[in-house]
Amino acid sequence: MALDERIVTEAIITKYFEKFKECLDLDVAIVGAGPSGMTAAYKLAENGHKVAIFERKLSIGGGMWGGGMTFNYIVVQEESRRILEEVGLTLEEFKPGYYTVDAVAATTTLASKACLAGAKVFNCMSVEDVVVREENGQKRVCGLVINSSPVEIAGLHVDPLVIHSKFVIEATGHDTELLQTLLRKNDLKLLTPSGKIEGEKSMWAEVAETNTVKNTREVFPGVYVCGMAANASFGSYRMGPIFGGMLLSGEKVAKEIDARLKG
Ligand code: 48H
Repeated sequence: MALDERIVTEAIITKYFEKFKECLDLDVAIVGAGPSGMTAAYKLAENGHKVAIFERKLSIGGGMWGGGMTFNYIVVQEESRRILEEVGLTLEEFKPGYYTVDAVAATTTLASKACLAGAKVFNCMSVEDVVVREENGQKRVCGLVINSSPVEIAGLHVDPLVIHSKFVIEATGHDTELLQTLLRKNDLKLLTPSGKIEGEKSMWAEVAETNTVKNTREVFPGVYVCGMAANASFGSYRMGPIFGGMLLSGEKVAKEIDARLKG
């Protein structure tokens, strides 16, 4: 068979823009493909929702690839090991209640499960803003403003594109970038004690792990927060390379949004 380079190009642009077009109206748009965002994507897609993740980097996985300090193993606790076992990973008990798994295996398996369940991934895509609407005197976020990461990195003045979504998940990690933008550009208050981002506190793993799940909730109409972004939003501690809270947070945000979409 003669190989025609133009067909390869045509295949890529046709399929990519088919996928993009399908995602102009989503049930859930997730910003950030770290462990919490990927778990949420997997669970929402598994429940039949139209979901896409937008990730700035070329690689998905956020902070999970590198384990702790690039030593690529992660640790999870008893309560969350079932999430990784459910996707087919085998965990080893290191000491009672502390389970280890290869960080690369965990990242790739979660990502694979999310994709196979139907979640669409847009890597190399930065979310630079949100879409806001006002209904009955109340503002609500109902979409994302996205741009190609190389455009962002090069600082080119190229206008972004827009997608709409019934719900948005802020899963950008420590920096809560989506909420920072929402607050900077709009005169509004979050559903946090001060109405602002409370800010992440120093290390206290035990409290942080419990709070990650508690802090996973709607933080502004239309926007749910999960993972490290949940802790930063509600002013809790960090926990280091233990990932149970991230997985449980992704699971919780998916469950809450699933109920809203079905309700
Ligand atoms: C597109 C964006 C944008 C943007 C950021 O940091 P993450 O891994 O997020 P979590 O919360 O799922 O997991 C946190 C965990 O990795 C961690 O850091 C822990 C447990 N730390 C504890 C400690 O004590 O330090 O992933 C967030 C992802 C990244 O891949 C970013 O590139 C991406 O979000 N992202 N993508 N548009 N504007 N901002």
